[in-house]
Amino acid sequence: MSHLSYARAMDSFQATIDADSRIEPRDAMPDGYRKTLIRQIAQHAHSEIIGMQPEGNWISRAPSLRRKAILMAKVQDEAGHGLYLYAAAETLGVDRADLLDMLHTGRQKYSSIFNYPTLTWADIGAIGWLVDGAAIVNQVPLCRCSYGPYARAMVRVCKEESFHQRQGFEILHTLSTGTPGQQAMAQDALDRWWWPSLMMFGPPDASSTHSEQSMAWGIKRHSNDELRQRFVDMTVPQADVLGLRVPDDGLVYDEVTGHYSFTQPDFTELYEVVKGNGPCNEKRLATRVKAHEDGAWVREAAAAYAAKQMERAA
Ligand code: BYC
Repeated sequence: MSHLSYARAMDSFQATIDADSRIEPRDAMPDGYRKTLIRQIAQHAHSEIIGMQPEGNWISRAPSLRRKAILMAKVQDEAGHGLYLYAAAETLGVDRADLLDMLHTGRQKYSSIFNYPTLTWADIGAIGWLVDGAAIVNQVPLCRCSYGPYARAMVRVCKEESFHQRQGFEILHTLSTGTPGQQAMAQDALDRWWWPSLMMFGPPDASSTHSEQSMAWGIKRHSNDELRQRFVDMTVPQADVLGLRVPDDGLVYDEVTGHYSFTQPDFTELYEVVKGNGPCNEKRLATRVKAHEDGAWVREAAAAYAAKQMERAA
């Protein structure tokens, strides 16, 4: 592309962003915009498929057939979310196999939250309620992301997350209105998942390396701290309905602002988990790599079948 046509293409990109319209795969875009999207969408896709593990861990131990069927459907939905997201990333000119390779070799990240263990059945409720709840808060604004394929994938993902969040809430509601033992189990799950859920939103704005540029490009619509606040405001009243106590002595509702003040999570823990030092990092990655290797024959068979179909059609 000549200097002049490149400048024109970038003007057209900026005009699209300024008009709050969508950038589509064939539109010209700055390299940094493409790279940022590939990074974020790939991380998001990886989170969806690694996120199947903590809950998958309870499919065989769900307390009833109904709970088992619901949990299986939910975990399957997460695989579907991964699929939409890898497909969205591929519209940016990358190959899914390469993205998976980067996940497997630790060159791309996935959400910190999936490096914590699911110790009791109540954790499945807490994941649905808090983790999917945080995901909704983060992802609803992504439905208005400036990149069309990512924004459209998010619309469907958010509808499904909404069901996931309610199923988690319902599990905890059953436990928290149950026996004292069940109530204690629900409280313990909230105690352990509260802080990691707050960390899902990323580092505080002052230390967030990508936020400013991503917001200027309309990829992120709100900062990490804004979304964390929104999550706290939404979740604390729900904890009240459950009769559970959010494990934060600093939690105070401010009548004037209509927001809760709350204690920030320990971000050193977030950085450690992201670096690979969380309780389950090694296990999650090893399980993922093994599943990928065990599934090689399925990919080969599918590719051979597709090649045969193409040959026949030709
Ligand atoms: N974990 O500049 P920042 C789900 C990294 S799955 C790990 O603020 P950004 C579900 C960040 O990548 C939902 N890493 O970054 C599935 C960056 O490192 P790099 C997953 C984190 O991108 C199954 C550095 O820290 N959701 O719901 O502007 C079952 C500096 O951060 C984390 C998404 O992926 C973290 N928590 O903002 C149940 C949403 N936080 O890349 C449920 C899409 C930060 O420079 N992603 N980092 O090496 C986003 O919205 C944004 O990427 C983030 C971070 C808000 C997460």
